[in-house]
Amino acid sequence: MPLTRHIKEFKIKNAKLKIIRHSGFGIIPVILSALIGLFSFGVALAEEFNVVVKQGDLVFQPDAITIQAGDTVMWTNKDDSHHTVAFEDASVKGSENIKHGGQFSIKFNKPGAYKYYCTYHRVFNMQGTISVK
Ligand SMILES: [Cu+2]
Repeated sequence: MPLTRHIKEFKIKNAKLKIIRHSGFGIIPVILSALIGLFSFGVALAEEFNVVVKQGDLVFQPDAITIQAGDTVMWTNKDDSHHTVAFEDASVKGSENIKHGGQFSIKFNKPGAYKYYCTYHRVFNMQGTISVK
């Protein structure tokens, strides 16, 4: 009697193990497809691009960038001088004064070529273009 009980328990344990193993492996494709889904979704996610004004430079770097509609551009002023981001297309709202360490960002939703300049240093050709595809 004790031996049969032992066998029965063993069989039950094995059956449980099989169920656990089965469900364990079954979940891997689910996790994988979820991860692949996340990665492919990640590719479509909007990106952020950086334009910097370096110390002592009256230049936007890079001065021309190409982005996708929905992407954001962040300008950072690392110069001691103040600067602005003003668009030739007056319908695009530019920045206020950007002090040292200050930032300004815009999300571009419509395709087009957006030319901009610094109102203080336009005479020094401080300008750039954002091409939105
Ligand atoms: Cu400037």
